[in-house]
Amino acid sequence: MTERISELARKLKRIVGDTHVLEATDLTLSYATDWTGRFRGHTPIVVRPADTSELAQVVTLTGEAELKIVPQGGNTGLVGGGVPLNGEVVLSTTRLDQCEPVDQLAQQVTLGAGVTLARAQAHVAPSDLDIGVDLAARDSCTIGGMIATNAGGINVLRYGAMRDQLLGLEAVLADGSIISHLEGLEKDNTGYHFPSLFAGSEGTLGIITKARLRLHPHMAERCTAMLAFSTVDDAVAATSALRRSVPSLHAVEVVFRAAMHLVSEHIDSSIPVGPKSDAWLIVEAAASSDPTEELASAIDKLGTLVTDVGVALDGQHRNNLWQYREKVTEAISVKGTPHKLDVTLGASKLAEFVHQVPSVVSEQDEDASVYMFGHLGDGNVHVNVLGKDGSEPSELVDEAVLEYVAKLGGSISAEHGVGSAKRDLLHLNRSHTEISAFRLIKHALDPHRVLNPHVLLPKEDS
Ligand code: FAD
Ligand code: 2HG
Ligand code: ZN
Repeated sequence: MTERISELARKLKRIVGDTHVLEATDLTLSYATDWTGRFRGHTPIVVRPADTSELAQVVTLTGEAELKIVPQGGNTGLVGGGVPLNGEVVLSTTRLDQCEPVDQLAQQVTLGAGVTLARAQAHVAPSDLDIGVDLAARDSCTIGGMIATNAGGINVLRYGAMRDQLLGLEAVLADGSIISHLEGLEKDNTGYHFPSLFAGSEGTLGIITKARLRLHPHMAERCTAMLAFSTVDDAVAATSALRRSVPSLHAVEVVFRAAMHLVSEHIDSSIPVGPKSDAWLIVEAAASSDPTEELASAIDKLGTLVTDVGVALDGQHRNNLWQYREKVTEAISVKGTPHKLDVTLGASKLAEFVHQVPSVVSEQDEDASVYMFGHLGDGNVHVNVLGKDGSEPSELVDEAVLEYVAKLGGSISAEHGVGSAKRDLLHLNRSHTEISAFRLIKHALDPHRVLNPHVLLPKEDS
């Protein structure tokens, strides 16, 4: 094995250059541990190809050496799908960072898989255009990783998730062959749609090298408000009303009580409105002309549903309100190593779910603390659970909460994916027949299971 690895490393260096094949543990460590610190693996080699042709050769050689590959972008994934938990080779896409000129006429752009979201946003901004998906990990997460996880984020209610932005894709398959379809035609019914198949495939079907994305006109005028509610039911009802009555609605995010108290302590600022509430919404409207009146009138019509409101009148105040939502993940990380359960519920089940989860958790781990927040506009709740003194909670917590989600007809993965964390619970949402069909697709594209073999699909014997 060691000889096989050394031989592979020598061959890879000839393709990508000595400095882009990392073998020493101190150099590979950060690629082997996930953002939360929960998933820690090990790898003999991290390889960083510069372009599609180099990447294809890397895949071919690694397959020939009978080693497995974990594709990795920004390593901000939260389900243990992008780290080598079984000693795989890590193929980092961060050098695939080319941004092609914006196609102003078509309002599209082709980006390398390793381009970070923040760089993509800055690249299209001078054309007065936006990328449809935005999320707090923007400085590190990559276009390829966002497609592979079908990332959601804060604007799904307006523009959809990553899958909805895709007009074309280039990818390297497990045998090193390349598929490329980047013309960006809005209508193109010439057979199977690879972008749809690859969105959410979590590195199991191929390695994305480029993507053609649809862009959206930049909405320069914004109005952001924080709304306080005495009950979760009121926050859910208000979300539904705002979705109906505010055409410029851009985001409806939620922070529930425990998470709000934690984040305000973390950023060392008091809760801006209704400090004794159970739930807070951060609502943003965006349009080409000032949407303040439209949003204010809709909030007014919510009447007594809302107990307190704060409206941001300038950019600094807006960023300040957003911190109470975007810094929750960081605040939890400072406390310890959480289990992250990212779920969606139908609107009619949301309040019941939020009420019941703390007792579902404490039945499995009485020392656990539960923090909930998320994207209420699309029914997506992030349940973060910490064990005693910030340690990991019992594994039984994950199963109990996700079984409860499935019982309520919800999804056990709203936007983060299945990864290694939830692969053995996939049956909660997917039938035996569906999982068998997944396996057939995987086998057709990757018969020797070279790419992310321990992710998404349940273990063969389960
Ligand atoms: P990685 O973590 O590197 O990889 C994720 C998965 O994609 C792995 O399975 C990996 O093998 C695969 N992969 C990566 N690149 C490729 C490629 N080129 N081809 C094939 N497979 C590939 N997610 C959301 O959906 N919404 C949010 O609001 C959100 N907010 C976040 C906030 C914070 C603070 C953090 C830390 C994470 C957040 N995430 C969110 C999760 C994460 O940012 C997303 O899942 C993101 O899409 C991962 O991108 P990445 O480049 O870091 O991928
Ligand atoms: C968010 O919406 C991310 O902030 C991260 O999806 C969620 O930390 C989490 O559980
Ligand atoms: Zn999220």
